[in-house]
Amino acid sequence: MAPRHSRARSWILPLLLLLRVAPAAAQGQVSITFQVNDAMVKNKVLPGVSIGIARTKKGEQVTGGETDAAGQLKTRLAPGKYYVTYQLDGYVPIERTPTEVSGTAQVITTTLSMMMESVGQADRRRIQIVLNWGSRPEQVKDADSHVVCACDGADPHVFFSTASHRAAGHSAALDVDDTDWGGPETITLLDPPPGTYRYWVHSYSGPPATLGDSDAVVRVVFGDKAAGEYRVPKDLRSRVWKPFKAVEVDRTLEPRVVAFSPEELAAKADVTAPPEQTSRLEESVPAERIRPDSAPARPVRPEESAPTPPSGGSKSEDCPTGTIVFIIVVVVAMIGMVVRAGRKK
Ligand SMILES: [Ca+2]
Repeated sequence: MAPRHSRARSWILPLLLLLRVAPAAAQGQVSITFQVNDAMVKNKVLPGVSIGIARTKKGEQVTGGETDAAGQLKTRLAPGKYYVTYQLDGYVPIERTPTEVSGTAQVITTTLSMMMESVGQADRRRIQIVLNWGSRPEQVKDADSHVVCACDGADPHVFFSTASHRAAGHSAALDVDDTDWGGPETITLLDPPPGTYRYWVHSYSGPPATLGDSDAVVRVVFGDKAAGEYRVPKDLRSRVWKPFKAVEVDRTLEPRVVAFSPEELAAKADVTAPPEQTSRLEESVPAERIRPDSAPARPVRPEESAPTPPSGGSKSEDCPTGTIVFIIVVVVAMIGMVVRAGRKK
């Protein structure tokens, strides 16, 4: 029969392994909330959205679920790159969109566009450009969508001041000017004629120019199909951001997104203000929309505010108090066993 102190020591190695492994496993993941909203109606949440999460573009989904009544799916993921799919009947699905999970808890907000049949436009051609941005108080408060139509209409520039445009059997319209975080702002072109359509995002709230911290995302939808998704570069320090060079509609009426060339990006064409984006433009602001910083701040709903990581490197989010107490109790008990075994040697 083995001495008591030997049996006690036999527990020490597994215990030490537990102490090393348990916190490491807990630290490996962070809380993620997927928030899914309608692309046309601010704060209209979408329950029942099926969300699938994969680690690679073509790999199997590692986790997922459905959004609840608040349009949310809460889960825990290790930091890294994922590919996320969103599906809901009546809405244009988003297939395996690249999604970066950082080392802190966060809310990932996505908007879905209704299918054309669902909005009575089944017989039309549609280009939809959806802008979303962050909802935290320190982020850009008022971002704006701008598009310049390819036609020779009287007001080809569609934005908050001239929110709709109709000419020669087509239309371009901004659904709403969202002035207090988040979006969406959605521009819809119906039956667009052949030509080049320019689009950009402008931070009305600047200066300072903090679009790079805004988490702005632009999605392009052609008909009932997602055609592209663009995220603002983190280092961008301008008030203008062009996520792509243009949308071209060819003579067969097929649309395509035209990207900037490396040379154009090197020349900063993607952050250069277009001629339509003049200082006079901001002076033409409707009376109800003046001085964005003077408007009372909209309370940030809990689900819109990504929790701030604890200061001082604490991992309270990733290592719950109950786990710490449990480990302390086990350690004290094991020390007691070792001491008692030593006394009886
Ligand atoms: Ca706006």
